Amino acid sequence: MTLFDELEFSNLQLDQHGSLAVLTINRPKALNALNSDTLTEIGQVVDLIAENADISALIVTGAGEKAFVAGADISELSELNNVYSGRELSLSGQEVMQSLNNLPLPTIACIQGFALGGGLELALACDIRIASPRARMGLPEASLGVIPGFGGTQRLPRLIGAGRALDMLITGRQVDAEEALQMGLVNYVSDEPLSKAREVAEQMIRNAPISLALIKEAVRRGAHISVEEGMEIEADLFGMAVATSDFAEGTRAFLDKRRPEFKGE
Ligand code: DAK
Repeated sequence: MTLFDELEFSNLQLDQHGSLAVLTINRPKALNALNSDTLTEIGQVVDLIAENADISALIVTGAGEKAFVAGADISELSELNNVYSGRELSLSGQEVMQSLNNLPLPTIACIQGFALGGGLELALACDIRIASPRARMGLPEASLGVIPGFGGTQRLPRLIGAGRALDMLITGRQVDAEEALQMGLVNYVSDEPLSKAREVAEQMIRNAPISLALIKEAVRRGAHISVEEGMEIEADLFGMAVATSDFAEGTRAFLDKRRPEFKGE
């Protein structure tokens, strides 16, 4: 019996392995494309995980080997025809991606196959990305007459630099796993991306959970301000870290030459 056994979703699956949650987008007939119901369900899962102290990391992946997520659902997108409905959809999708991005625990996108448009934006909302050698990533929105609406124009340049991001955005070209690794779009390439994601998640969650939350907060808040202002934030958060009992445990364990037992306190 796991925390998620009672829950049912139409477009995704949520599994628990110890303290690790795995969210699998599952719409094989549309290569896992994100329609509004799927986005709503992702938002529900993120809220659930944010409230659940027993979960310490989240892996996001797509069902099957062909696609992580092949973008926003084009049949649904094609019905958008005015500024207000487009803006509303964009804001609600952005809210889901932001809440994923703001989770205090580590999040890993495990990309097999296509991660296009909204699919790449979903992966960009995670902390790190792990791709299979056959993964292909791109933001082809301009070829459909739109622009990325779930954070792609903002997150991609911050991750890989404006020049590389503009190349991908304006050409709409797909990059393969090797190029994505070279440009820092993905962190690891592995023949077994899900096993690799679990391995990296295990490595992350051996560390003190409050430290992980504070690191994520420091990086997120520091991204758009001066180094001096960022240092202030870092000092504040450092102060919070040293006041935790996990800090006392971590330092004591080092001196005792044993593994620390962190409690998230
Ligand atoms: N939406 C809906 N259905 C999709 C889909 C998608 N994004 N991608 C694939 N499918 C469906 C196909 O229609 C096909 O359905 P059937 O014909 O079998 O019924 C099935 O999945 C299998 O796809 P293919 O037959 O095309 O498979 P192939 O191997 O030949 O090609 C492919 C794989 C990934 C290269 C191809 O499917 C493809 O190009 N897919 C579309 C990729 C794409 O352009 N995605 C959209 C990116 S743009 C916004 C908010 C968000 C966004 C924009 C605005 N606002 C709020 C304004 C985001 C936009 C995007 O994501």
